[in-house]
Amino acid sequence: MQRRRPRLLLVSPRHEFRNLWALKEMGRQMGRKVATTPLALPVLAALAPSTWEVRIVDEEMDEVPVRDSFDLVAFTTLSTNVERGYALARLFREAGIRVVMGGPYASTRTQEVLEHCDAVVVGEAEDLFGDLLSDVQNNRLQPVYQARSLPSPDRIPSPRWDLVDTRQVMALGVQVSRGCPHHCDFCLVHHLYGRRPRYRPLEAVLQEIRGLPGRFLSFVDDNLTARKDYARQLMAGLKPLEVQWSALASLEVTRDQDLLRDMAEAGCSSLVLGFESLTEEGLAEARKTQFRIDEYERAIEALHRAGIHCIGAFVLGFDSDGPEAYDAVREFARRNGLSYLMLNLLTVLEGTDLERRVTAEGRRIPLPPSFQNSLLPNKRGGRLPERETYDRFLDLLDHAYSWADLREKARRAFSFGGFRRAARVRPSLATKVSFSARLIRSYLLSRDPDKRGLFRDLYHMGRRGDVAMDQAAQFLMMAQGLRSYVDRLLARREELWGRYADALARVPPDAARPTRPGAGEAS
Ligand code: B12
Repeated sequence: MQRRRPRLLLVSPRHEFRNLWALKEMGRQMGRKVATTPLALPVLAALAPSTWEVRIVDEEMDEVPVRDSFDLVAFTTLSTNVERGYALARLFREAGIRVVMGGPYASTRTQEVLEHCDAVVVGEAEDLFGDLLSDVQNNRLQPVYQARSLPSPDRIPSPRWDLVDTRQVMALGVQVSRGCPHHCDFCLVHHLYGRRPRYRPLEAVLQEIRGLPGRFLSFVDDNLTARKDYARQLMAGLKPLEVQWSALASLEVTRDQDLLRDMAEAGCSSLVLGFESLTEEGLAEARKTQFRIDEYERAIEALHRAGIHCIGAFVLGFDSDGPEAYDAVREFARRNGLSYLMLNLLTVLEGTDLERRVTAEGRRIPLPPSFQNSLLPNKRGGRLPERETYDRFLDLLDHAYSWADLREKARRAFSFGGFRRAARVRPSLATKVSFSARLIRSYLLSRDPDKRGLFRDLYHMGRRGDVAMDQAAQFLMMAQGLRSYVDRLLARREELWGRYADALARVPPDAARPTRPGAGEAS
């Protein structure tokens, strides 16, 4: 009798709280279940030998098949979804199925995670996953897998998107490099992936993009343009392809007008710049010393002139942040036409330098990991008490995403003429008609005069040729998606705080031990 193929299930558990920039509302408006889906799963699938039958489930999109039979179930974990992962793992293990966990949370809380599964993978999987699967087949699964060194970037495979229902995903992730030279206090990236960025061979990346089943991409690199020579070649390779994409980059890129122009022509529609703070004290706390605050305004304008939306990332809740820090971000955004704000409340994440520092000072609030969602404070001792921090943060979201602010900011961002060029990916006529009908209905029937006014402003700018109509339409969709997230969050303000207070009351007093990725714990 022929032996059946071993079966592997790869799962990303759903998140307890959704992040604004998970853009689920935007995905829904575009008729998709999600805006993005974790890249780790199709990458892991590509690392499995072809003898394995592999299935992928992102629980934000689909049910986890807890009654089916598998030889191994593998979970990718962030702080915000690990507890859901534990609950699912219990169901599989009760059915006698082995479970492995990896990803940022599992890599930094190895021993804790091991209590909920049979094996943990610390760090990147490229040099480990094949051996792990062979150990499963030979019944000799080890509790911890950890590579001695970071994998060579040419070992990073092209993801198995054929295993994902990509029609339900708005933008597909692409990774060009791993690692970040900076060492911001609150960030895990340099601990997990090292400080020397490793670049995949350019041709492999371009070939992957040419073969993607979608035209909207999201580069997940921490700084796509860190190596200028590579970035220029990448843009040259992207130009002939009809793709539209967003990415994260360092402010440095805005000093290079030629590269910015190349990026816009290659389909870059938005770029995340990590400003983090508008105060010297905040930046010093974060150890973010590479740029000066007085460069920020010029950087945003450079992007808008190039026809690229700036997504400004800010962290609030530094120890030195008083009420004025929140007002300053709103005012700065308004002045600079910064509609897209990635606002995060400073969150002490496992394995970071911030965690070690704050824990040593006895100031860490040991919340369950799912609460570490960048909305709720998890350290004490700053200028503002926790409840005020939370309220000011939610108020900032409310005000910065008010229709009045969005209207004013759109006027400025579109005033430079950068967005006259049509968006790179042209929607079909049917899509155009249905989206336009929905936008007209929702904006013109709104009771908010500024929401109606924003629509009218953009319509007139479009008629005058100051902005391409499809750029205007994409902006209106995005603004609507972001605002509806904020509305839902505000409606849950007290409920969320109540759950936070309950969680605090249940935390055991010894739960605040500091860790480093895999350090010591694994042995
Ligand atoms: C893109 C991104 C996002 C996107 C996610 C898009 C999506 N659906 O995936 C968005 C913007 C929505 C997002 C949101 C958040 N993010 Co984010 N994000 C990233 C980023 C930049 C890239 C992730 C990625 O795709 N990497 C590429 C894949 C291939 O790498 P990987 O996941 O690490 O997988 C490799 C290994 O870890 C390992 N592995 C992973 N899982 C498993 C499982 C098994 C079984 C095995 C064997 C191996 C394995 O193998 C893979 C290949 O080597 C990372 C930073 C980074 N450089 O990775 C932060 C990062 C993951 N985010 C982080 C955080 C904190 C968040 C937020 C809480 C808030 C915030 N401030 O950003 C929210 C939470 C999500 C939510 N509730 O919605 C932290 C996570 C820390 C933690 N302990 O959880 C990171 C590490 C950044 C940081 N600040 O340090 N994020």
